[in-house]
Amino acid sequence: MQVSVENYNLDIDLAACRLDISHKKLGNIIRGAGCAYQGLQTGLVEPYRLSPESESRTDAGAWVSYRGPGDSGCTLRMEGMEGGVLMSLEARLNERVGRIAPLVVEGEGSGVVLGENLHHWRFFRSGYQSWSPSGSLGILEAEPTPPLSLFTRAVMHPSHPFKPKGGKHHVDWATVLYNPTNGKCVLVGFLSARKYLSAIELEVVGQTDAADRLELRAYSDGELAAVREGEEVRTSEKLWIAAGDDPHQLWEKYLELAGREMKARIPEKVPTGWCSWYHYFTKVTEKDVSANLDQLAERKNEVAVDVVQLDDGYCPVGDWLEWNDKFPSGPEKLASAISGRGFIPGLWLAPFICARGSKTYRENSDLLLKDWRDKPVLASLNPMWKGVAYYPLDLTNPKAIDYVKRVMSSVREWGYRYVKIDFVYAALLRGRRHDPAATGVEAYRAGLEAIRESLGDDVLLLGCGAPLLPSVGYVDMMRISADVAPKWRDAPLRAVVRAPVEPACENAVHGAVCRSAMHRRWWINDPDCLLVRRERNKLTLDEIRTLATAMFLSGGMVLVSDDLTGVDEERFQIIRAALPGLETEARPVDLFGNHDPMVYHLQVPGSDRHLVALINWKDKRADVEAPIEKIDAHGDHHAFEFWRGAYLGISDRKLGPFHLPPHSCYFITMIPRSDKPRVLSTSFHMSQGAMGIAEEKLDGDNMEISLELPGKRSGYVYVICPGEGMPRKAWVEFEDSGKVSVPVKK
Ligand code: 9PG
Repeated sequence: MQVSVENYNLDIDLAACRLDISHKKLGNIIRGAGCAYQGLQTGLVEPYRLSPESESRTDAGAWVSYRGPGDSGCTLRMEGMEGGVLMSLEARLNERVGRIAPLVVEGEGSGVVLGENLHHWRFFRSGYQSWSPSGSLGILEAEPTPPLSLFTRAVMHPSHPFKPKGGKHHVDWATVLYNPTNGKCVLVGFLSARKYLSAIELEVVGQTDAADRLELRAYSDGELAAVREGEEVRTSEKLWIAAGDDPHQLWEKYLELAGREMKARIPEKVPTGWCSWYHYFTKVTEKDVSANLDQLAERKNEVAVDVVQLDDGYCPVGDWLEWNDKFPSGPEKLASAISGRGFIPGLWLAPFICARGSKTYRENSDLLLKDWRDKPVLASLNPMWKGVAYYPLDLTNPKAIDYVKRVMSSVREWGYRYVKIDFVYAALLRGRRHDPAATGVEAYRAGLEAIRESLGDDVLLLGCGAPLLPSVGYVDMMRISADVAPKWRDAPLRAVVRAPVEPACENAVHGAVCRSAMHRRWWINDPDCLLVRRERNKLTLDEIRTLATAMFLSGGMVLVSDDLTGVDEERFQIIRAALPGLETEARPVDLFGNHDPMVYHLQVPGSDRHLVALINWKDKRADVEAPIEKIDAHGDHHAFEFWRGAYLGISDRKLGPFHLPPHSCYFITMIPRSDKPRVLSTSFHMSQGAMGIAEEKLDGDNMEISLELPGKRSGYVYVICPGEGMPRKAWVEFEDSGKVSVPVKK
């Protein structure tokens, strides 16, 4: 049977259980696909064990049904959707179900078709949860993976393979396969995670040099949960497949569709704030918060933050209502002190876990998720916590849900309107649940539902340590990186963990850049905190600037986590320049070609101005450049570097190369060369004129510039005049709005 949907031809051979997908322009993309399912008794029912039953086509698509061993069987549905093909598999078997795989591309004559040079192909992975590594890898590279399950479970999918090899990969939710030699790409991704965790397995079959094909299995994982009354038919999450020649377009479209499917919550405004964690850690006291609150209130016209958020350190992990004596005034007074100063009170909790030393662990162990020996499931160890080990709640137990609701209702009553829920991945770990028919995703989403219900719709909810796709629709903001830290990298810890997930500036910047496109499609991105202080901070000024640049260009939240009483004027200038945030995300143009994207670009919406960061990830000086085609800034452009206040001249064919110090970046703005004078940049805000220039007009020999930008500012406005080799600059001081006049006559 031949079916044509969107730009694709589906060639279905019912008898052979074989599907070929071709794109009308790009040709064949998937050859020899079948479907598969797995039952506890029946085992894995692979395509070749299925017998044809029936098929049907409609205007929108087609479905095919197969019979398997015993009474089992399945139906595969396919239809066109927004430039791709939507698939789902219904598995009919009255027993515990494992994998439900709508797309299995394996065996002789099968494969993903991207053209020649399989060993050059790359794949992109977003990572499982907030702290997981993200970015693209070569198909034959090995995924860096922690050697101990204790680490993997805290950062990766609950059944992430331990000994990954080059050429064999587990990718969560979705992947973009990309052949850099011809530009062809294919996206295979699940649009939903309401019931099952879903993943894509990739496997290169053949020798490394003569690798002959790429096999693929896209499946939802039933976790062998018990059969629920009336639910003998289990349907995979929805899978979307699309091909093209622009991997960004596919990835962004996928995110948009999944966001729509999962009913993403996208607040209008991107919050900014202060967070206690990265300076005080668990030692934070009420006095520390008050001192910073004073600073923020005093400097409100300089640092316009919305939220003041207390992080970990106010109570034993798990006993959220029992604040310690470092907070003598208690939770309500703190919240009202914060709101009284005009800020949104914010609070950190890890509502789905408790530490071994906590009262909840000791006295309410019936709330905990148990393993098959009835022992609490270990979520991981955290040396920062007394008791060290921590354990998940079983959120299929109504008592655990009651507990979560009680905690969150109190948080609301105390007055907190911004809540960071952390370590929530633990709720999805495997175990023997109170409801044996529930999957990890169902347990997790029941917990999120309870939180939302108790907090109300108007509280901003930030996910952290959270599985990505299953959180969409509940959280307003999401941490999309590993923790930042007052150091670029923690080499000893990295050597133990063997994956780039340890708290480190490098890892935070990497996540923020690689997951940019999730911003405003799944939630508001939280790229973690900016640290600018000199004391108790090993970051160099270059590294701080790279952090600030990546945060700003990510368009996500701008959070600061310094002791503001100790930040000097020069470093304060960085905070001022990063606020308010840009709110629109840049695109790492080499995301699909490089693991560490070096070119982070935005053409400012509705403007001909470009913002580009060139990042040197290396530990030594290196040349970094951007080809003009990649940033779509054709023709002559003036280029200006923000941090150094340096005019870089006219760029035409490419930007750079620039010889950059280790871990540093160039933060460049570009505007087209013109025959009129124009504002090129400013030194007082990182948007470099993309925000805050209300008007620029020529008046006789002068250019009159009106500025509108919240806060008290001073700095230079740079104006470039036709035929001149340097911009002119004028000093300006203003609060919220101001005017400056720059002579532009030769
Ligand atoms: C508070 C912190 C901050 C931070 C979170 C999260 O695996 N670990 O031991 C581990 C420890 C801390 C951590 C993540 C993992 O950081 O991301 O912003 O809130 O908890 O304890």
